[in-house]
Amino acid sequence: MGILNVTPDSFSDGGQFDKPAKALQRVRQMIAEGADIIDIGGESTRPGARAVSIEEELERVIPLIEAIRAESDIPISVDTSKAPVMLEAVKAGANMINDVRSLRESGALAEVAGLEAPVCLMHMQGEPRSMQTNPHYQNVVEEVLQFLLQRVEVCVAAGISRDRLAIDPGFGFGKTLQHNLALFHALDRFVATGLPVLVGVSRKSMIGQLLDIPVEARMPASVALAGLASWLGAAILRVHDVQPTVHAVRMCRAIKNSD
Ligand code: 7PM
Repeated sequence: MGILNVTPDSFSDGGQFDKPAKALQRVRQMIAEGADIIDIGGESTRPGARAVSIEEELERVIPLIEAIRAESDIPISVDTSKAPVMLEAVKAGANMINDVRSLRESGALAEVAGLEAPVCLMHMQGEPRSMQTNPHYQNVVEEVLQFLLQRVEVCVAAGISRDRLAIDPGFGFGKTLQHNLALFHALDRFVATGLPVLVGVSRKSMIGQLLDIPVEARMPASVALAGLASWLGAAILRVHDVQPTVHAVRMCRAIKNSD
């Protein structure tokens, strides 16, 4: 899954892709590099980011989805928590919903129940504005897993069938470095649920903190983690650097399939 942030303040690509023509170019490049899904996000969820209105998010995301659809059948995922954005995005040709708030915003659950698109449910402790202030868990793996399984049951009860759902531990979303490492170490527990697992660690601060390097230097570590996540059974890798990730994952899979 290649990341396309169409926010003016997104942390690792500095809003380079907020202009439609540039964004479309980037999409073409990611497709050529082997991306299977393009994830389009119009709300910045970085720590401390400000809230974005429905109108603003629609303006950023819908024209781009339409433009991609006009030239490609590539599966499109929309990174949003807002019910109206989910609906308009699917109407414009998006195939999947990626919600960092796991359909907890008002109207989101009912909106998605009325659609057919698959959904990724992500764990986040707190809200983007404050989530990194003092993340706290008794047992991060159990708590994140229980949260996601509970959201799965809520979705199923609302009429979203299990085969439409994927889960994501939400690396960096209300988690310290130690929490992120423990969750990654326990990825097999998430995979063992039988639900597809999405992993998003690309260029994130867990790499910056462990290696003490800025965001521009985090590609090699991101690719290594993508290979490891793939080895551990992750189904979808949300990444900035598509080509090196595709190479790493193909090598990992060739080795896995060689026994
Ligand atoms: C801090 C945390 C800064 C996250 C920026 C981000 C994920 C996502 C994002 C993820 C799913 C970024 C992000 N991260 N959706 N959206 N999983 N499902 O790296 O980990 O662009 S936003």
